[in-house]
Amino acid sequence: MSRRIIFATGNKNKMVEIREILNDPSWEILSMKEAGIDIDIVEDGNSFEENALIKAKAVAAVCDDIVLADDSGLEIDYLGGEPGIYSSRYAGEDTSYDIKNQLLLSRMEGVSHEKRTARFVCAVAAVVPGHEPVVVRGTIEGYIGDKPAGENGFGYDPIFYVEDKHCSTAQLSPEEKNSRSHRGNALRLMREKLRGMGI
Ligand code: ITT
Repeated sequence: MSRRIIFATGNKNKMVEIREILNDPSWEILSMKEAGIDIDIVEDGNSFEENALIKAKAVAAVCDDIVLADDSGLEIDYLGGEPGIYSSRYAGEDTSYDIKNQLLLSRMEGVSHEKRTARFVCAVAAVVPGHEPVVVRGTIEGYIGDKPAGENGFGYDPIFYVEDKHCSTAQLSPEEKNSRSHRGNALRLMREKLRGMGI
């Protein structure tokens, strides 16, 4: 029988990647919606880790299952780490990613390649009944390109480029992105932690 795991996210794009990365017949991974959980979560932590824990604990409070959560975002060094933990709210919650990406590109106009370094960060938290909560972090280093490129992925993928391929993460196949992404790295670490708990 497979173990039920609820992923505390309302982001469908994340959910697609999570299923691809944690593709394991012994785990049945449900989104909050699939689990029939509809709660508003206030993400008022000061770090990716704090926010991931806030989400996982909020959902764990209303069910008996194992709960995982992902808090992630883009850190641009030249902008002092912006948008960081405010990635989904950057330039307003309802602003499209075309606009968010254009705005970031305009703030980076004329900035030399060496100063365009950036990373995606993903904290994954787990609340497992009978265990202390666990949080892990995964990252992927890259740089902000000169223009958006690619149709895959979501969010800031079209402007985030990987150095070795000189293409954006929206130009990578889903398999390539997941094999090196912040989310892939964090979820693979979390899988080891859960295995260590016998899950
Ligand atoms: P949940 O809180 O419901 O999980 P959310 O979209 O609000 O969904 P976050 O608060 O973690 O999630 O915000 C993360 C934002 O960072 C996300 O909306 C994207 O804009 C960006 N982001 C995270 N991972 C990304 C990725 O793999 N590719 C592109 N952008 C990403």
